[in-house]
Amino acid sequence: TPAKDTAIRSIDTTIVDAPTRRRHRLSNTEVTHQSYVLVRVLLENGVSGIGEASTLGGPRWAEESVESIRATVMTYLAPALRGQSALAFEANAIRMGKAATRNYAAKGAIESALLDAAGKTLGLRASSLLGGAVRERMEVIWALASGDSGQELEEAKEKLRRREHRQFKIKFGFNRPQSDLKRLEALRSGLGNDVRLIVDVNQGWSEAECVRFMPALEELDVALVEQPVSALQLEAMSRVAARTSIPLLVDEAAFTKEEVARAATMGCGSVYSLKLVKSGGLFEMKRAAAVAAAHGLELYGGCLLESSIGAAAHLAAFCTLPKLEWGTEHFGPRILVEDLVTTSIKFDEFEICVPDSAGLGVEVDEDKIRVFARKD
Ligand code: MUC
Ligand code: MG
Repeated sequence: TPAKDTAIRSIDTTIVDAPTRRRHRLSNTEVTHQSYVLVRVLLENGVSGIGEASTLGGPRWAEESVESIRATVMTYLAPALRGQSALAFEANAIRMGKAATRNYAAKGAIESALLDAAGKTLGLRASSLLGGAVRERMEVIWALASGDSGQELEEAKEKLRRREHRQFKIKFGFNRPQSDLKRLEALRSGLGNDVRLIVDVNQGWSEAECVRFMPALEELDVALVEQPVSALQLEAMSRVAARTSIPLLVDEAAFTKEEVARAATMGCGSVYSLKLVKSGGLFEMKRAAAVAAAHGLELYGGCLLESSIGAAAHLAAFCTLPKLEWGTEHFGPRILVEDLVTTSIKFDEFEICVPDSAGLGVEVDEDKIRVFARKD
């Protein structure tokens, strides 16, 4: 029947620049707005789907920028998929792999949109197509990244008071290690010993700085240290991991499942951060999770400050994982002045709730998209 004709009619993109509530700093960039490429697919049955590719400050966190993502989608990936069934997830991933190497954010956004459209066609949640949910909510971490320790302490206290977040990831690497440590000391003494603190250095330290400063992080009872050294320095990361009593979280050092296998075998860390922009698709992200788990790594549900659209895609896969020891950090919908959907993903009692309607379970707010769409 026509309603079941899941052939892909068109794929389109919109770049949006959505303002953030405050400046968000990382080792090599800072943002006051989040730039996304929204990918819309339209099927022959008239059903549409939405996906989101997130970036951080241009082509800096990874090599893709919104401009390159749009070009890759429109010039190479969309032509490879037009006319194919949206339900042929694995075949479509192979087609995208042949049309473009890497470009994982672009591919991940398209696959998310196809899952959304396919789910809406069939009346199924995206998570059902990904294996079915084993959890409906997960603990959600908040990131402190203004660089102003007074502001950060206030922000964290507010999150605790409102019972929204009780675990915090502190962004390091944009100051000298000594001043980042002062920020951390202020947070630890202001928040007390029961609050779980995670540090993300975003590749900002040398091995020598790790040797010098990891003991101070141990003293402050940091639960996890994310990507302290360059993503290219796997040997150095593994030596740092061997010296410290804090587990290391592998982030930029491993995008593909093959890279996960290598980083795990080399002992670069004992936790892996899952992200669509690293895996290039939700099915592939689940395989990366399996490879990490098979090597004994615990799992952390990573983000790149996605809106509720990208967060919903991640949650659809995270909720199907047998284990997700560290929960997730999908605070993105809350860092935006305005989310991009009509009803934001629900946060409740320190947890984020997986949307429960068909597809990704979020509805795009077209008025907001019009306001934030890049005019060029
Ligand atoms: C990263 O490196 O983890 C996620 C949260 C945040 O503050 O930065 C991102 C990227
Ligand atoms: Mg990180």
